[in-house]
Amino acid sequence: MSTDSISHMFKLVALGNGAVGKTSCIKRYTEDSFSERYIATIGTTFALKTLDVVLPSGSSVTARVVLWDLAGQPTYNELRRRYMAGASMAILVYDVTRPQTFLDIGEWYTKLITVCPNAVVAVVANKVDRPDRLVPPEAGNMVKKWLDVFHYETSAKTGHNVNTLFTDLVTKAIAKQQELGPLDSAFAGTQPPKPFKLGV
Ligand SMILES: Nc1nc2c(ncn2[C@@H]2O[C@H](COP(=O)(O)OP(=O)(O)O)[C@@H](O)[C@H]2O)c(=O)[nH]1
Ligand SMILES: [Mg+2]
Repeated sequence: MSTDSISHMFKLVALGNGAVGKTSCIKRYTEDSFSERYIATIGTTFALKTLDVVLPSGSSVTARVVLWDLAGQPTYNELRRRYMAGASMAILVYDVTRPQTFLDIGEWYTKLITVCPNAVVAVVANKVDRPDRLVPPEAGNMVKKWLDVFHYETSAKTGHNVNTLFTDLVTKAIAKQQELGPLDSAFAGTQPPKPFKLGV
């Protein structure tokens, strides 16, 4: 696929508490792989995905997404703000076996919307393959209504709903871009970031 045919470029950020499966969802989507081993993301990593999307109008377009993956709990505000800047889409992930990760979703949403008020947002209930699930599907449906976001139940382990999640987000982001017109920052997040150092 040549880069000439890419008509839309988007930045997506993953947010949520540590170990909820942000890196695993991105890996499942971009590499179709999964690892049981937990390796905490250090700093920021990137993955690229080019996909063909069929729009509601029936026409097909090629989009490229740069998926940004940040270490679990960015407590340093400036770092988090720079990480989110220019994102047109976000996944807010929680782990259905750990209720606290669900309770923290509202806070992640607030942090995101302050920086990216126009982002297309999906709240993601991950690890639905686990038998020790504690957060019921109804909880996710409530959040969907409260925050007016999309909601998906996924398993990065089995791959359940992972492709649907990302494809739907891109389709919605294209529709939103057409509705709002090109945003100044639309391409900002698709450029490689400038390296920066945390104060030591
Ligand atoms: N059973 C199961 N385990 C998962 C799933 N997604 C992630 N994990 C595991 O949860 C741990 C944390 O995943 P990771 O993607 O590194 O979380 P992150 O800190 O949010 O990026 C790892 O041990 C993964 O193998 C899932 O859908 N099902
Ligand atoms: Mg990670």
